[in-house]
Amino acid sequence: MAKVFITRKIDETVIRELKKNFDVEVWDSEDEAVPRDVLLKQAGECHALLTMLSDQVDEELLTAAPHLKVVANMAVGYDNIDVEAAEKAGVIVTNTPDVLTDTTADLAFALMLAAARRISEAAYYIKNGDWTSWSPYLLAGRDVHHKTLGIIGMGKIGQAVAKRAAGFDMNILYHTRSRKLEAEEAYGAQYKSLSDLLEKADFVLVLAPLTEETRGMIGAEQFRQMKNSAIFLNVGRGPVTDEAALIEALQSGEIAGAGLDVFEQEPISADHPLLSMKNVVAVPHIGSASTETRFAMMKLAADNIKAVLTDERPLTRVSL
Ligand code: 8YV
Repeated sequence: MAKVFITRKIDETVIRELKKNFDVEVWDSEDEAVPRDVLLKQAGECHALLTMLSDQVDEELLTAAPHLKVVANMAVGYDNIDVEAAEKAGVIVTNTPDVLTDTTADLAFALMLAAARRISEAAYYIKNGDWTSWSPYLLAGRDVHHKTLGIIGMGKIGQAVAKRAAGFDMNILYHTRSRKLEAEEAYGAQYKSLSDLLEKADFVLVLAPLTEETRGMIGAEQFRQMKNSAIFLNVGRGPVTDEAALIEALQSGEIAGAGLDVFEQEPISADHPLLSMKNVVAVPHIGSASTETRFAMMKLAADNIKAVLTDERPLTRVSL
């Protein structure tokens, strides 16, 4: 019987379904990544791996995995996987697109609203008992409606954010590898060069995946190009931004605030300078974290494994 290793405790019904056909082992922790030596040992014995972003699938692992046929990543991003090396080793890589699009777009929008309207500051203020009188500018933030949103990385999630932004009467600019005429037609989004977008946007939202091209794409020069009133948002991957430059831009007033779901190093340490800034709203990489969507991601990853191990076409294969 083909062997499957799942690197985190996931939904029981998804595991049970896989167990009908395969010999399944699970790293029995919800919040602790599987240690590297355990992962390597399991990879050496199994035919399929159901992985998370915190698992590195690299040449070392692929070399140690003679029976491996499929790596099903429970994420749309796959920067934790050396896809080229996997392809060379004859291992299929799959991800979980589509099922998380709306949930991640909701979170991006929530971060934008939270940063603009100072929601986490306000929540802390009231819980801390600081609300003793009314004042006209108490926690006054900025409007989102009718402002300009610049989206960097206009894939499916970017387009779902544009749809939401159109409902807020926002002016939408975008920068991405190839023009998205559908979004231009449907939401009035305008394609711009990166510097044009940065100069004009009130909200700059990064949704780009992490690749060699996008690593460090937003650095000191790009923050200088933004308005001093701009709010920077990152729901893509931390290393797309030069975090030191972001801190500097926030401290010097080059930009007004930030909303962050992703960081250069995850988990971020509690004493990280970004976390003590009042004008930063930070959440721990929860873009796709709704119960419904996490279930859909688990199920899609498991369905991809089932397809490959029964010689069917995987549902959502990653290819270079
Ligand atoms: C997940 C993500 O939150 O899908 C991705 O690429 O970054 C998120 O949806 C998460 O990292 C699941 O592994």
